[in-house]
Amino acid sequence: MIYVLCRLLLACFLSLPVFAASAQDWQKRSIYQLVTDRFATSDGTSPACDTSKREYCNGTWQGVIGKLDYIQNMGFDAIWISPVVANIEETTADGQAYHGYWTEDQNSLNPHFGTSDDLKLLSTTLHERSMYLMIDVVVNHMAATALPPNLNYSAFAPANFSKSSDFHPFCWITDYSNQTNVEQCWLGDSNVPLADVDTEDPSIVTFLNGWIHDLVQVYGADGIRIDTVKHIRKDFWPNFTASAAVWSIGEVLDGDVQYVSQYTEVLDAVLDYPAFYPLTAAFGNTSGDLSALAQTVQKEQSAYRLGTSMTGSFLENQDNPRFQSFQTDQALVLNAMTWPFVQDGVPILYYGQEQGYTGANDPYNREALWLSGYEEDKPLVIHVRMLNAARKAAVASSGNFLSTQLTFLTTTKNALAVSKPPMLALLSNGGSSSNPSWSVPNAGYKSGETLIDAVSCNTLKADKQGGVSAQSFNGTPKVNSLLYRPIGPCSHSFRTSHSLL
Ligand code: ABC
Ligand code: CA
Repeated sequence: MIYVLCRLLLACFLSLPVFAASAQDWQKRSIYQLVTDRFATSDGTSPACDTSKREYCNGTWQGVIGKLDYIQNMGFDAIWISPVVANIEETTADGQAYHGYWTEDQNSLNPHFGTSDDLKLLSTTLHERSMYLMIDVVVNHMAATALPPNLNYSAFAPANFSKSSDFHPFCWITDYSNQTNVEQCWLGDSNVPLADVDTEDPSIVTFLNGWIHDLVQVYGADGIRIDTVKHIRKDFWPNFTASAAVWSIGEVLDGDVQYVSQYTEVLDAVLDYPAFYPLTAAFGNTSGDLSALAQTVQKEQSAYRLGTSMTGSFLENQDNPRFQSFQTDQALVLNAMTWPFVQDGVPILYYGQEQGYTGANDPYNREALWLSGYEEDKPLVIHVRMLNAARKAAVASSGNFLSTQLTFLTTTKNALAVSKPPMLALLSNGGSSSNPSWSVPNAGYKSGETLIDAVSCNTLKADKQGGVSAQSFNGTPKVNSLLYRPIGPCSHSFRTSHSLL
């Protein structure tokens, strides 16, 4: 007789200590998002990686461990890694499962990325550096290579997913305005149908809650990024996240504030998709509209359960064209990159942005980072280091920075003054050939207080009323994003943000 010694295969392994990170702990941090297969190889070599092939390129968890200095040197203190469980092994007409979102076996790890010990070592190595690990998890679907009736359910593991009745009956999602269609029909395409798990079935719900609990415990995850949140009924999520018992940030891929706000009732945080669209539009072109970004953010501030502090803000990710695929003016790039670091939520930077990558839509936006040489003296890398340092300095210098929602002191089509005391960000979308200026009365500083421009390290004095007037000359990219904070050392050469404090 076979005795089932542990409820889940994953739970057979010893658990790692979790930091028990709270939402407040995460809010002080910034996240570097990486696609494991594309970030770094175990032996540090740089194999060719043709994104158009959609095939594995040999990035691993060992590779990530080897490049943590690179991430930490930019000032990040958390990483989000792509999904870790075993995926379909077939090479389909949509390519291979290198991105990790095509689950076949929830209880095994993806062998392409390493072993269980490798993932645990990544977790403990991060913790030794006081960094957090966020794991991307998918529970909405399992990936197949044929549609019913040819779909082979017995390929799925564990047994909870081994028959057609464990899934919603097949239908494609065709109507995004019909929530039942969104929740109970299937994503994917006929090459790789994403069989939609029956998340109404109590035994499946019990399994998934136990699964996420064990995954977090075994690998010492400090947070989870949840895929396809809007494709599962809302009341599924509270027990799931309670079982994970770590910070959860959900992907609700929708630009509508009211729609996304419903999910702020059931999750710790949401990826800031509603601001992503006006953000990219506003800085994507010198005729873009910055006031539209401001309006969206103000709507979010009143619609979300805890305001915009419960967002994760990003300019790029694995599902959208990189910013520089449609706009390469470096003044616009620097301004756009600044936004996630000066708003209320947790800043997230998608790997490769700092190296100036230009990949457009999936699969081109998943370039191998090793082809960049991980250079640390490029302008955008330096810009990211500065942004992390400025934010960390603001967090450290004021107990209220994180709990005070930002306000827009200047809002026009081409200029924003974003106040989140003690930080003031002066942004413009005029581009490299413009000389934008800002006049911000009552910026909240003390009369005559000395401020530092975190971009140039130049100092400037607030006026008698605590206001600020500034101009970015010659439209040079370096000074087109201006960021002021109270006096403190300013240098681009610090190793981590902490040495700035
Ligand atoms: C593969 C190929 C692609 C090919 C595609 C058909 O198949 O690689 O080249 O085009 C994974 C892989 C992908 C893969 C897919 C499908 O699986 O990473 O490479 O694409 O096999 C998450 C992840 C994503 C992941 C999956 C699947 C889900 O972040 O990386 O993809 O596990 C929907 C989901 C969203 C999902 C996304 C890919 O699809 O909701 O969770 N992302 C509208 C809908 C959205 C929809 C979006 C894109 O279109 O409302 O629900 O996202 O199809 C705004 C509106 C939005 C609108 C956007 C486009 O515009 O407000 O509503 O979104 O203004
Ligand atoms: Ca579903």
